[in-house]
Amino acid sequence: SRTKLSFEHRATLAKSELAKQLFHLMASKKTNLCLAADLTKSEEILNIAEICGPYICVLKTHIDIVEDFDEAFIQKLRSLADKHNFLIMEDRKFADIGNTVSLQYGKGVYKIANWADLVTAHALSGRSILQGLKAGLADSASDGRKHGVFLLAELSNSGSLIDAKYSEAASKIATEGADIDFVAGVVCQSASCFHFPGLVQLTPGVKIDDTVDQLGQQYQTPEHVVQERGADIGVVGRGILQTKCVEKAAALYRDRLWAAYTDRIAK
Ligand code: 6AU
Repeated sequence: SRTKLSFEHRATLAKSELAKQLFHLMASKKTNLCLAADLTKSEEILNIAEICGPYICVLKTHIDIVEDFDEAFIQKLRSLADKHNFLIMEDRKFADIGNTVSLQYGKGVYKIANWADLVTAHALSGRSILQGLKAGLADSASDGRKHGVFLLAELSNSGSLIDAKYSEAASKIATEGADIDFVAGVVCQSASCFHFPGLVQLTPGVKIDDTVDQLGQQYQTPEHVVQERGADIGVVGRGILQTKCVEKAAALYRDRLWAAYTDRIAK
């Protein structure tokens, strides 16, 4: 199964340039931690990126919660990504028809295609989500960097309407058809969600000392998501952000997620 293979091996099987790049980055930097930088001030995001940068493979943004967004913020974040060698994922969860998505990706205030290495998208509208994103990229002032998409096939919260049939259909979009070179991975909660080893499994809902929040989020430990659920990358937000020393917390989550992965492939 894919969970037994090393990231180096899986890089050779990937169809997406971004998946290849991400597998190599994780293997060389020895981290499979994604930080969810869910903060509302640009200064706070830059600060956390500077502190946690050495410990992460991906920094995930929700750009529409940033109260003081501007070009300069994006330029600073990009230079921190280059300095510390992590990728930037904008967790936009695109979900509209192709034409609208192409505009939302490349245009507007945020011009996401200009700076995000990776974006997330729901599979709800079917294959045209990928075609729309590709069109948005072609239409944007991109600087030649490669781009990739993570498709959502499952959600971490309780009461989600996504069922097994939907998950299966979503993974099919990620693994079959003309646009799969654009799909870097799948956001999901279980190893059975997809089988192709060239895709990266990103799994949110990771926290060491809580099992739920007040609004439906459900948490598992780093060991559980990597060894029982098939996660390649664990996403941690409040588990790091809401601690006294974020650097210590980032190092702890990095160590535990990485040890869980090395144990998994050694067994
Ligand atoms: O660790 P937390 O609970 O503070 O943050 C989890 C982060 C948030 C969510 O928007 C995101 O992960 N997320 C996603 C993603 C990444 O797409 C999917 C999901 O099913 N659950 C989830 O929490 O930024």
